[in-house]
Amino acid sequence: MFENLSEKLQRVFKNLRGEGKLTAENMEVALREIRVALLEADVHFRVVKQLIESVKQKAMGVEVLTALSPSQQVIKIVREEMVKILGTHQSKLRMANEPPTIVLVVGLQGSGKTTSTGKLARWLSKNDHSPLMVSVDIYRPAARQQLSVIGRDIRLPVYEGAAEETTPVELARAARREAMQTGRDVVLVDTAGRLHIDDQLMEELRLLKEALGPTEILFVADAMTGQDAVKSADEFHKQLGITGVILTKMDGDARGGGALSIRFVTGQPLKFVGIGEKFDALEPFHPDRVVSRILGMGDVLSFIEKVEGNIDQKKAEEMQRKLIDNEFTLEDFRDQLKSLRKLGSLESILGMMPQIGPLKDLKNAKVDEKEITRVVAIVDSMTHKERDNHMIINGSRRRRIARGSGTSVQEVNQLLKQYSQARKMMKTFSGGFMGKRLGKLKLPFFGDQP
Ligand SMILES: Nc1nc2c(ncn2[C@@H]2O[C@H](COP(=O)(O)OP(=O)(O)OP(=O)(O)O)[C@@H](O)[C@H]2O)c(=O)[nH]1
Ligand SMILES: [Mg+2]
Repeated sequence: MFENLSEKLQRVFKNLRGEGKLTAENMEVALREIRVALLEADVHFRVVKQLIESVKQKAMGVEVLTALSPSQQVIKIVREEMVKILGTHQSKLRMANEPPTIVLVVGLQGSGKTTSTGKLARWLSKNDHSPLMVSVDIYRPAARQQLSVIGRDIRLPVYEGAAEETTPVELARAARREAMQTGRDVVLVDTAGRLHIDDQLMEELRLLKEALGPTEILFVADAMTGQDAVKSADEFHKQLGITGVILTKMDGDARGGGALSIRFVTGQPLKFVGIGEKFDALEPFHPDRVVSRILGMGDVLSFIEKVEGNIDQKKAEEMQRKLIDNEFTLEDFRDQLKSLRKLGSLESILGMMPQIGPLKDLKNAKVDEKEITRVVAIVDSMTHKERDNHMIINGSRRRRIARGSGTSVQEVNQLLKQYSQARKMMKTFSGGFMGKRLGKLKLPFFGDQP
């Protein structure tokens, strides 16, 4: 979701990497480029200004950190300042002391309120809550029907309303009553949207706020609308007082600057991001992770921690040598997969990696835990000789291996293909980006060349 910005910043950092130390000149150039990258990514100019200012100030006094290279120093500072702007902590959804908690979902037309209401309900129900949804969009009958359909899809209740409940306030109050009677602890109120902010809409929302005393007023912002989303968030906050933001459509080609700006401009935290049309496409917003993603570092730090805790250093070094000498056998391949499994799911590992360079192609790679189990079974069914030299595995051997492992010849073929690809890929990694990034740390898959 931040590919562009991320790529641009990477380039700036790369240019700095060649420099021996931070000087006034190379810092000036880097800052100018960072500034352009941020503005092009649609980050609000005030945010850019503040960020550049504080990075500049901090960078002046960095001589102390001689352990880091200039680019590392700049990345570190930029990172710290960005996190500051986005908020250092993840902002959780607040709950009322006395249930039910009321959450007003507000925003402009088509920003994704109704979809997000459904997603939020699902997320809540997966996190030990029992939500009740209600639509108070009395202007479009189809709007209320849309929420009812969503409720059926995700099997969570929607308060449908009675004939005499004709105003938003009446509907929402009735829903709250229903929630109390049926033991639901959160009421999600999906409100009507307007093309533009107008007095009637604001008045309606103010009445709802007064009548319900919501714990959260979440502004739903469409990331694709860039600075317009920031502006309307600001306006809603001034007129109504929002308590948080859901940024939707971050899966699209939004430049992502809105995410960096909304918090700064409104002072209210991003709580969730929408990353797709499906109902599970909602993520709690983690400022530090997002910043890492923007800077193209993935969660490298937590990855390193994980790896260090889980991998036998000696074995890793041995693997490393084999890799370089092209002695990496199917047996090693199996052991690698086994040790990867110890780290947690492959998917979660890939999610922590920088999404650039060779790893970018891996982003869409489908990773399946069951597949690892299958691979292990297949390799276990091979003879020693076969594991040492995959070239001898001909048709009849493949059939025998498939039988022995309870798989099909196709699956054996697929594994052999994956294995040759992995060999190739690892060779790329070992001299490439990750090798340099991780420095002296020797990792089985991503280590340095001696
Ligand atoms: N790709 C993507 N599409 C989304 C996301 N969130 C919502 N949408 C889509 O955006 C469109 C509008 O979503 P709605 O939830 O109906 O928007 P709304 O704010 O309720 O609209 P009104 O009630 O008309 O004001 C739908 O087609 C949704 O599928 C998202 O995170 N990613
Ligand atoms: Mg709607």
